[in-house]
Parts: sequence; C-alpha cells; structure tokens
Amino acid sequence: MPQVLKDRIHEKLMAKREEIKAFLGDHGDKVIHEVTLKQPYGGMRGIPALVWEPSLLDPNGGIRFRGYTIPELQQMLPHHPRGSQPLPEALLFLLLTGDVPTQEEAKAVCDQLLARSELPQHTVETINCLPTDTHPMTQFSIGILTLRQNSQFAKAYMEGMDKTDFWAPTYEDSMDLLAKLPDLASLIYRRTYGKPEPDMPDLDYCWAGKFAYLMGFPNFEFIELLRLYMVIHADHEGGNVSAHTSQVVGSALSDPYYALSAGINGLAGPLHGLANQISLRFVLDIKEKFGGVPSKHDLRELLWDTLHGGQVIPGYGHAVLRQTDPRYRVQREFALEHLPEDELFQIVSLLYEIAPDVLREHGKAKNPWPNVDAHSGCLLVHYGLVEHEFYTVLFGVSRAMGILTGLIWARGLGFPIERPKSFTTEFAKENLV
Ligand code: HAX
Repeated sequence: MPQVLKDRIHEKLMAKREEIKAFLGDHGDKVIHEVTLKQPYGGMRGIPALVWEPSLLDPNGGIRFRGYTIPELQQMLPHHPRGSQPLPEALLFLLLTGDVPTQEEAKAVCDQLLARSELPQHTVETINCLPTDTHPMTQFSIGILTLRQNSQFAKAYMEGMDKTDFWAPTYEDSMDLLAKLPDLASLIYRRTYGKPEPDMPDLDYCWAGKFAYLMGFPNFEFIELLRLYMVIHADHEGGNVSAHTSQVVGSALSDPYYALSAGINGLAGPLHGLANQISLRFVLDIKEKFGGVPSKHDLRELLWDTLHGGQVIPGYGHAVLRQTDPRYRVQREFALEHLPEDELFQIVSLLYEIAPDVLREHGKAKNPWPNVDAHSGCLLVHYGLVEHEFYTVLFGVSRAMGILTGLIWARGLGFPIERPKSFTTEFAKENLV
C-alpha cells in the first residue's frame, strides 16, 4: 500500500503539471488582480499571489479540503467502525491525492504511519535535556528539527537528483514526520506535565487513537474529539502564517523538517495558533471572575472593558472568513451532543450570543464571528486535557498534514523559489504614486 499511495500522488502530480502547463499556455499573461498601495502595507490581504492545491478558503462558506466542506467530509470520509467522526488518516489521503479513500485505503495510510512512528533516541534525549518549563511549542519545534538527521530529501539532494523527482523524498520525509509527530507531541506532554508512561494495550490503533493513548486519554469519546480536532485543523489554504512560512522556507529546497519547524514557529504566535490557548484563558478568567456563567449584562460589560483596554476578543475575527467558522460550528455540535451542561461550554455559547454584536458595534473587526480557536479549549478541558499551553502543539500535529501536503505538491509541480518584490516608502513616494 505505501507504494499505492505514492503512485497515486505521482499520477495526480503528472496530470496537474500538464494541466497547469496548458492553462498557463492559454492564459499565462492574463492580469488577475490590481494591487493598491494599502495592500503591501496591510499584510498583503486579498492579493492572490500563492498557489495552494490541498484546500481553498471561502470567506463565507469556510474551508474546503480538495473541494469538500467539513460537513460533507463528516459524511463521506471513512470513520472508525464504532465512531462517527472522520478518520484523520482518511483526510490525509484526500489532501495528498484529491481522492476520497475507501476504508481499506485509509487503514493502509494508518498502518504506514504507525510503522514509521518510533522516535530516534537522540530526539528523546534532546527533548529530555530541555528545562521542563520550556514552552511546549518550543520543544515541538526543536523536536522536529532533531528528526531531520534522517531526511531522505537532504540526502538525495546532496547525492544529486533530477528536480522532477524532488517530490518523492519530500513525500518520504513528510510521512516519516507525520508518523512521528504524535509520539513527539505526547513525549513533550508527558514530561512537561509529569505524566506517567502510558499503558499501551495491544490494540488495532488508528492514528488519533494511538495519540490519545500516548497522552494518557484512552476514553473513546475523547478519541472521537481528537479525530474531529485533527480533521478540522488540518489545513486552511496557503496564505496563513504557518502554511506560508513553511512554503517559503521549502521553496529554498530546505527539507521538510526545516520547513515544518519554521511553520510551527509561526503557529506559536498569539494571533495565529496560540489563540486557542489565549481563548481558553479568557473563558476561564470569565468563569473565575463571576464564579460561573455570567449574566448577559456582565459579559457584555466585560467585553467592552476588554476592547476599551485596547485588547482583542480572543477567538473572534479572521483575516479571510466573514461568517462563523464552520470549524467552530462542528465543535459546537459536538459539545451540544456530548457536553451540553458543561459550564465552560455555556460561557463559550454565551460569548457566541453576545460578542458578535459588541464587535459590530465597536466597528473595527471586519469579521465579528468566532473562529476555530474560540471553541476548542472548552472541549479539551471537559475531557481532562487542561494544560492549555499544550493546545497549540495539538494544532501543529494536525496542521502538519496540510503543510506537508502543500510542500509535496509544490515540489511535484516544480514551483520555484519565492521572491516577491519589496520596496521602501521613499521608493513608493517617488515611483508608485
Ligand atoms: N477583537 C477586537 N478587535 C479586533 C478583533 C477582535 N477579535 N479582530 C480584529 N480586530 C481589530 C483589529 O485589531 C484591527 O484593529 P486596528 O485597525 O486597530 O489595527 C481591526 O479590527 C481590523 O482587523 P481585521 O482586518 O478585521 O482583522 P485582521 O485580518 O487584521 O486580523 C485576526 C485577523 C484573526 C488576527 C484578528 O481578528 C484577531 O486579532 N483576532 C483575535 C485573535 C484570534 O482569534 N486569532 C486566531 C485567528 C484564527 C487562526 O489563525 N488560528 O490559528
């Protein structure tokens, strides 16, 4: 099966290369966008300057993985026989190939990942050397870099290879990485928070199931949550900080370990992946301040105080989305089914009732609706995963699926090194207006 997946990717890449060649032959000189002076100063918002094949973000409909929405994928992708959430390894197959896998194909991806999952001893030793109060994201990024010792891409490049084949060792490195990330993440979790070595009964694990056991959470409902979590965080097109960072670094033909570690450093920022930790802190502070679920009046006041204090409402707003994030919605559905009485969920729900109106009245945020990070923390806390500094690592394990797929495809399609033009304000004054 490993070869079947690799062959399928190869076949799809060949077809896409021909498609792009013909497309650019017909339309390569078409002007697709005008750039205003505000845009380079404004974080390059809205400039269609990147190609990212695994997913596309629609401002109103949310993320589509290879054309499918998250609710569609909840129906279409293979599930665990006893579960109802899609298997992340099935999503990985879809991202890599564009095809919805059969149950057997998803299982084969899982088997491949489990077979490659063992961490090298030097990785374990490096992590064990770090002070235990090192932020889990720092440990995660360092751990990924230690794995590059075995990079097949770096080795093959040094030995000399045809550039049309670059994608193949990139794929091997990516699968090795994806296989090892749950083991690396759970090692970081256990040592940072003093958790015991887990019991690992002899089971037929799925990728998320093994991850949950490694962290010490064998509860089936938690494993279903982790499957959902891994699926919804997997990719968010190419322009977000982590995906784009990995893409830029990868475009220099740095190997996937360098590229992913760089992207993970971007994910660690409070306006990006760290927002899940900050959102939960915000909800916990509300609970503590009011001794439980506040009244609507008190919550509204608190939100205004936050805004008047020059701070953002964590988990709300988005650079692209202009509606409630579907990733928020599916987490809400999970909570309504499994933990409707949970106090933190009730505060999260109350925020959903009140924060969009407050943000609209405030008039700054272009999107007053919640994003994925507004919800995830309360679900994890419910099942006992309370160490919120660790949450962005969970996000990173999932996001690696999209980032690495993007890297394999960029190599496979022969994308060149990225090098946009920058300018100074003086240059703009003299030449651009
Ligand atoms: N609360 C208060 N003000 C907000 C806001 C919020 N939640 N969201 C945006 N704004 C403000 C911005 O700070 C900006 O103010 P200034 O003009 O004073 O600079 C203004 O509204 C316009 O911003 P925008 O165009 O709507 O949003 P951006 O594209 O600049 O930023 C962010 C998008 C997600 C960074 C922003 O909405 C934010 O800071 N949200 C809170 C943090 C958060 O939830 N981050 C997670 C995003 C999802 C993600 O990437 N996860 O990984």
